[in-house]
Amino acid sequence: MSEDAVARIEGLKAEWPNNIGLQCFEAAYFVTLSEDGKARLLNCLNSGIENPDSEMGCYACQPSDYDDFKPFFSKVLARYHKVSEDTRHVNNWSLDGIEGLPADGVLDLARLGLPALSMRVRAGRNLKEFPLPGSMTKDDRIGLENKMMAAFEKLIARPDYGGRYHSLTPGNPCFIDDAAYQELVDQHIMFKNMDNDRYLTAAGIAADWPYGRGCYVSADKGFIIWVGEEDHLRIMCMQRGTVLNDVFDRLKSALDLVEGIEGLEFAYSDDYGAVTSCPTNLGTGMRASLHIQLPNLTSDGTDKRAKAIAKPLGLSVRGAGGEHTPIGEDGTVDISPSARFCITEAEIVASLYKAIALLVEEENKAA
Ligand code: DAR
Repeated sequence: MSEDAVARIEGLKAEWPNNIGLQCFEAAYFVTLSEDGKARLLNCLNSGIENPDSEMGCYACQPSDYDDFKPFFSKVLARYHKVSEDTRHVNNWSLDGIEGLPADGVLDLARLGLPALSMRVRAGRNLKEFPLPGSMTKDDRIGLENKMMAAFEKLIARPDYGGRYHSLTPGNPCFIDDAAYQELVDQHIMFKNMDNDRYLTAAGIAADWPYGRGCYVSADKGFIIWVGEEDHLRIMCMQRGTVLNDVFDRLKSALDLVEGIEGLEFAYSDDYGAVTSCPTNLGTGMRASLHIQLPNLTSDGTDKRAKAIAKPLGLSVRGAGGEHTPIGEDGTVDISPSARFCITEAEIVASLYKAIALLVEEENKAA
């Protein structure tokens, strides 16, 4: 079985040079693994094999995969994140010492002449005691959800994070029907049906849909935790406003609060920081994003020009509905720094503040 897989990967390599997982796979390393190791590494690569058009082409499926398969993942991380193979990630939420920021440390978009925008910062986290989503059984997924529902009981009564949990699991006491689910998706609160994502399906991450999936939403709808998406948890704070610190600081407080709940222990690697399913998110698991209208740079109805301008600024452009979605009719796009790994949390939010000013300059020039 594994000889066939190796032959298939080697055959795909020549045709798909941009698939990082395939390109970093080395048969000489693979043959040194145990039978269990070979099966685990092929599991990590399955999405990229079944979807050779992938960019990353692999996902971790166990919390220890990055460390257990370091000869492979160190190459993947070096190629995607453009760092050295022996690099180590450091987490840091303090803005102190970061150059080019306002002296008072307030990252107020109004100072850049921008109006109130939809600001969102999220961090992916996984619990150490479960397999990652790519290798979870249906019982694992329901067990994770039940564990998180018990943890949410600690949040529900709080004035700052109080809210309620919505479950997609049939028979769950917090179960919501399709209409209520779709309403939460339309409000950009709940994640989309994972069965429609061929990458996550081939990775095993979408398996058993919709069991073990749901989201916790605070009363003010500014604090949300996705349960059972691409990572066990996607913890996010969102707010319409101009001060990036508001969502950044609230997320840090929320992460500390959730991680402090008895029985919850996040998966970390000494070398790679917070463990996430996708190597693109490893380290911080953080995406800090703004929804901003760029009618001039998207005047041709596509995000091509916006992406060409944003990429050299270290920014990614997504549709208004997130990854793999179209731009908004009014030219609204989702802008976020591309870097997640070997950059601190503080540097991510600082880079968003500094780069958005340059992007807006280009938008105004394109008028
Ligand atoms: N299609 C996958 C996506 C990788 C990055 N996006 C994530 N993790 N949601 C690929 O390998 O290109």
